[in-house]
Amino acid sequence: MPLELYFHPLASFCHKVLIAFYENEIPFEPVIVDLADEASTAAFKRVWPMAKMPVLRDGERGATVAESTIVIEYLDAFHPGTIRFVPATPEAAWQTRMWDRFFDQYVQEPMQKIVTDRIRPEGKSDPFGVEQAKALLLQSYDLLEEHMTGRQWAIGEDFTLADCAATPALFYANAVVPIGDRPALRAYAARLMARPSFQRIYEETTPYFRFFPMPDKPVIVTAS
Ligand SMILES: N[C@@H](CCC(=O)N[C@@H](CS)C(=O)NCC(=O)O)C(=O)O
Repeated sequence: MPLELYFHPLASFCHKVLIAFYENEIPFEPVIVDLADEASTAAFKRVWPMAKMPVLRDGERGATVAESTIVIEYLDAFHPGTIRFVPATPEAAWQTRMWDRFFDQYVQEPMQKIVTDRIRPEGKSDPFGVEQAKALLLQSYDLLEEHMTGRQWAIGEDFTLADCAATPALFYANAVVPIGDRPALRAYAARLMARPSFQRIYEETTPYFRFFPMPDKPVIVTAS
């Protein structure tokens, strides 16, 4: 029974787990969820009532795994490949988990806040919340510029869970608040987006970018 991944091609948290699948060449059956479609939503809610993507179904082990970080931890534990996404040493493991949380909470979430504000019902937008989200992104970029100076990947030499989180977070965040003149962060984002795993995702997602509700569509970051 193959692994099934419930996801949407445009969704940033889904890109995060796709990177792990593609990096380690783990076979899976894609199940596209369309939350604009009643039947697709109802079917997804039967798998995971919270209806947040991504969700992994491992029929052989009888497991339904929600939350992007936990999906990657699960793959590491039960479907391991060449890359170990959560390092074995406790010292590297806590750093990986900390930077994974950082990218989810201080880059992905403010980015999502800005993007989803554009598709709120008339009169329900939240300009103050969007302003706060933009300020948070800039604060995160400044910290990342300092953190990435002299580092290859988020926690050093090895590509980890934290880098899976960083890639779509920075890809979409850069479209709503440009990374600007932050050379270490820009070079890191360019390294992430040059990996074959993300190049493949970018190609697969291209037909969907027209549904991205912002005036500037996301683009691959380059170092200069
Ligand atoms: N903390 C969750 C966040 C998942 C999430 O926000 N997924 C978005 C897609 S990127 C989603 O399902 N949005 C649909 C909705 O909020 O209705 C994770 O890491 O998986």
